[in-house]
Amino acid sequence: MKRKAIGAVAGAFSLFALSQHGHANQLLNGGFESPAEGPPNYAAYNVPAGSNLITDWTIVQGNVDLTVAADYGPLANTLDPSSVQDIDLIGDSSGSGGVFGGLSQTFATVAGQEYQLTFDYSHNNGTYSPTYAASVTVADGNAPGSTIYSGTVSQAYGAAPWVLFTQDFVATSDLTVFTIIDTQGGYNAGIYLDDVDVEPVNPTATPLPAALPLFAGGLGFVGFLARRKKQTAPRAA
Ligand SMILES: [Ca+2]
Ligand SMILES: [Ca+2]
Repeated sequence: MKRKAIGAVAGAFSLFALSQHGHANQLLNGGFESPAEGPPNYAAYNVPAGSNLITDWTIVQGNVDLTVAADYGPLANTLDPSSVQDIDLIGDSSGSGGVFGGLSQTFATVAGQEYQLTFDYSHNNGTYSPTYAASVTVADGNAPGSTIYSGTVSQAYGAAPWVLFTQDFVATSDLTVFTIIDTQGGYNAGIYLDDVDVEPVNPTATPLPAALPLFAGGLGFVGFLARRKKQTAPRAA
């Protein structure tokens, strides 16, 4: 009984430690696999600002395509062969008054914690532009004007294949917002985006001490069980 209980407590502790070590993406649907494009989601092309069609994402301007592999450029995501869907940041700028598309997602963070932002990008060369580019912004979700990081990704026409973007940042509040907006491209061909991921850097540094009282409490409970078993054990006749 005692050994079993210790095993259970140790198991729970390991699970907790694992969840802290685990590389959990702070964003949801970072790979744009939801909803599945196709019937009935043919509206997944030229998805306009204000639409909530693309699960967990907000389209902030213009329109974007949710694509099943890329139709042009380096085709399917060469960095992530398991990816089925990605985003063309320019759905069709003719249909949005010449405004290129962009999207954002707000996610939970811990102020002062360092995070690493990564995503895969490429471009749609179906219509010509000398350069395809997008602005990348990380800002405080409670004060969106307060920019934490601002940068650009770009590719020359015909450049291949997919490229990994990596940028560390330190969160300034309990909410952070990631935004990417196309700034250069063809009328219906922009930066392709996939696998947006934000993960804490060295996540065990602060949460671990909080786990210790739990662990100690668990050991105390085991001791209580052991004493209780001793007291209630039937006496030998
Ligand atoms: Ca994907
Ligand atoms: Ca497009």
